[in-house]
Amino acid sequence: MPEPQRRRWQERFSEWFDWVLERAEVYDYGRYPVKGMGVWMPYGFSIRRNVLELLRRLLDETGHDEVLFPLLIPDFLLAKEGEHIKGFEDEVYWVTRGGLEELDQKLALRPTSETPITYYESLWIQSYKQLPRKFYQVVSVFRYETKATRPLIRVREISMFKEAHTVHESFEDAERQVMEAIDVYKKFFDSLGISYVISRRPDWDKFAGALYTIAFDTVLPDGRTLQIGTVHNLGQNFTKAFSFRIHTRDEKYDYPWQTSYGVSDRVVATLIAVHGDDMGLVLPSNIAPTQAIIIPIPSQSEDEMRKVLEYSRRALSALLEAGIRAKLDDRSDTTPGDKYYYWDAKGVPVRVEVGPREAASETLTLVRRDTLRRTSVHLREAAEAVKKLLSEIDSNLAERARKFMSSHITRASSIEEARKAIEERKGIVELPWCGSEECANKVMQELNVKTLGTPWPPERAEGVCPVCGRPAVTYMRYSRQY
Ligand code: A5A
Ligand code: ZN
Repeated sequence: MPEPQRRRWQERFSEWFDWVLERAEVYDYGRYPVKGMGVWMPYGFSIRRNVLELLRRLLDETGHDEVLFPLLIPDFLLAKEGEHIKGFEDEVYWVTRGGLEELDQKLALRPTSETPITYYESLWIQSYKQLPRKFYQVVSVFRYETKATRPLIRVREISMFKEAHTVHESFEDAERQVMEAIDVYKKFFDSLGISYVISRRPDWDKFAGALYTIAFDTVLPDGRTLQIGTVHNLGQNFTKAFSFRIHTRDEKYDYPWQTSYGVSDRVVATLIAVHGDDMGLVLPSNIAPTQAIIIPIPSQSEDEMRKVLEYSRRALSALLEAGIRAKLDDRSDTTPGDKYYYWDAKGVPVRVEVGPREAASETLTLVRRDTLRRTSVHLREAAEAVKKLLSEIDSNLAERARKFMSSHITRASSIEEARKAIEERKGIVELPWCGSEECANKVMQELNVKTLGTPWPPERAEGVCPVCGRPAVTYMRYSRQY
C-alpha cells in the first residue's frame, strides 16, 4: 500500500474499524439492544474458528486438556479469594431470579473461571503425582465494562475467551508454566503476523488475585496500545482460599501452585486492525477462509464465455487438489469489478483472474491482495505459484506489522522527550525507572498515559529516573491505551 493512503485511514481508525467489520461481514455490532454484545456473522465466525484452531493446536501440543465449566458461579464461590472478588465486584452481572422466584443464592455470570475451576481441581487432585494439570476452555465470559465499549476490543460479552488454568506441585513448576504459556502465545501471535511487546505489569495493575501478570500489548494504527493476552502466576492464593491441599513429593501436605492465561476476541480485532487497508481486510493465509478466489472475466461471445467458465473450473480443481482453499465466483448477475470489490473487502489473499486470453493460453493472472501486484503463470505451475504467493504475503504482512510496531516504541530519557514521542509518534515510550509508584504516577499524569509495565524478560536500565533523579533499576513503559 502506498503510505499516504495508509496514513489516511490510520487517522480515522475507529471509524474505519467499524466500517470494515460491517463491510466484510465479520461482526454485527451496535444493533443488538444490549450494549457491548455483538454477533459473529458467518464470515467472521470462519475467521474466529481458524484462529482458535491454531491456538488449540498449540495448547494440545503442550499437554493442555480442553474442558467446559458452568457459566453460573454462586456468589460464595466467586467471593472465596478476597483480592479476586475485590477486583471484579464492579464488573459482575448477577442472576437473582429464576422464573417468578427470588433466588436464595445469587448467581454470577462468570467474569473468568478461576473459582469454579479451582473448586473442581480440589475435588479431582489429591497428589503431586497427578500434577501438572493443564486445562483450557473457550467460552463466553461477561464483564460489565464501564470504559467505552467497542466491537471485539472492549465488549461486555467476551465470546471468544480462551482461558487456560494450570496446577503445579511447586512454585518453580508454576514459573516454568508461565514461560511455556508465554512461548505458546508468542508462537500464536507470530503465526498471525501480529507484533507485540511483553511486559510485566506493575503491581498496581496486575490481575486480581495474581502474584504477578505478564502481558502482551500491541500498537493499533491510531497509536494506542491494546492488551491482547495475559499470563498470570496465581501463586497459592486460590488454592489456599479453597483449602485445596495435596500430598507433596516429600510426604507433606501443602497447597499447590497455579497459573492462568487468556486471550479473547481482541486477537481477531488486532488481526483486522494491523493488516487491513483502505479496501478492507487483508488476511494471512492460515486464517483466510478463502485463500484464492477465481473470478471469470465475461466475454461477448457465448462460446468464449463457456470456455472461460470451463477453464475456470479446471483452475479451481488444480488449486483444490493442491490443498489450497480456493473458490470460484461464477455468479452471472455480478460484474467482475463488483466481485473484486467484494472479495478484496473480505481480505482474500490471492485473486485469480480468468479471461478469454488466459483460457486460450492456459495461463492464470494472479493478483496479491497486500500489494495488488499482478503476475501471470501457466496452469501447470499455478498451485505452486499460489502457495508461494501466500507465503510471501504472510511474510510481508508480518514484516509490515513488525516495522510499524518498532517505529512506535521510543526510548526516552526525559519527560519532555517522552512527551514529544507520545504526541508525535504515538505508541509506547520507555523511560528509566527507579521502581517507585509515585514516580510512575507523576509520568502518567504529566503525559496523560498509563503504565504497561517493565520489559520482560527483565532489562537493566542506563541512567536515572527522570522524575526523582535516583538511579534507574529498569525501564517503565507508558502509552495511551484501549
Ligand atoms: N483468567 C485470566 C486468564 C483472565 O481473565 N485474564 S484477563 O482478565 O487479563 O483477561 C484475559 C484477556 O482477555 C486480556 O488479556 C484481554 O486481552 C482480554 N479481555 C479482557 N477484557 C476484555 C473485554 N472487555 N473485551 C475483550 N477482551 C477482553
Ligand atoms: Zn523515581
